[in-house]
Amino acid sequence: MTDRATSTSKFLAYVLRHRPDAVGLTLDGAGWVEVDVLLAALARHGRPVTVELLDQVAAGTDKRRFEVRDGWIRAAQGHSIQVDLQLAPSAPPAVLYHGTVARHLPGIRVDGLQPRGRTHVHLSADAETAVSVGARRGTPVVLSIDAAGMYAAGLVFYRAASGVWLTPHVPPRFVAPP
Ligand code: HQG
Repeated sequence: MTDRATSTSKFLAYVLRHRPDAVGLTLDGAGWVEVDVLLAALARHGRPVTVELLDQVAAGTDKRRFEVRDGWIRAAQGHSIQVDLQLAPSAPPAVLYHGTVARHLPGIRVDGLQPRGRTHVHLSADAETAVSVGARRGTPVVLSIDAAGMYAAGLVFYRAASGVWLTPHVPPRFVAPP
């Protein structure tokens, strides 16, 4: 992506996951807003985005952060505002991965993985993706999660359109040491 597409993607993620009010928007209960309404709001707030640039950003590269459907758009995952993405619960692969850093391990050992500022804990289907998630914060540490065990215990998983696996909380007994 171009630098402009990357900065637009970051700003859109901020607006659609965390602060729609920053550009005077309200999302519907599932996190959607009409593309026309979004573009008008961005222009009004001095962050104009063309339809072409939005298409480029929504198509993504490494990760599909946004969903576009019938002229509406939403963030695929990562929200801190309360939305119901209306994803169907889904059976996870036997093992999922979580990328983090060493300084979080003591807390994770005691409390398991908590969603922190977001609505869900984010897990990756492959260790390589988890490495890049952890690397955002420092030297990455990848934890293996016993997703099959969680599922058997009745805990719920969702797969976001981005490919990220979401679950409300991972109790510590399902987190294998790094
Ligand atoms: C940690 C990016 C101490 C957790 C990525 C993580 C991802 C604990 C941090 C997406 C803890 C939360 C989400 C506990 C969890 N004690 N630390 N009990 N439980 N933590 O950013 O998973 O590029 O909310 O390990 O690719 O890092 O934005 O979650 O380090 O998919 O599309 O608390 O963000 O996607 O951090 O990242 P985050 P995350 P985008």
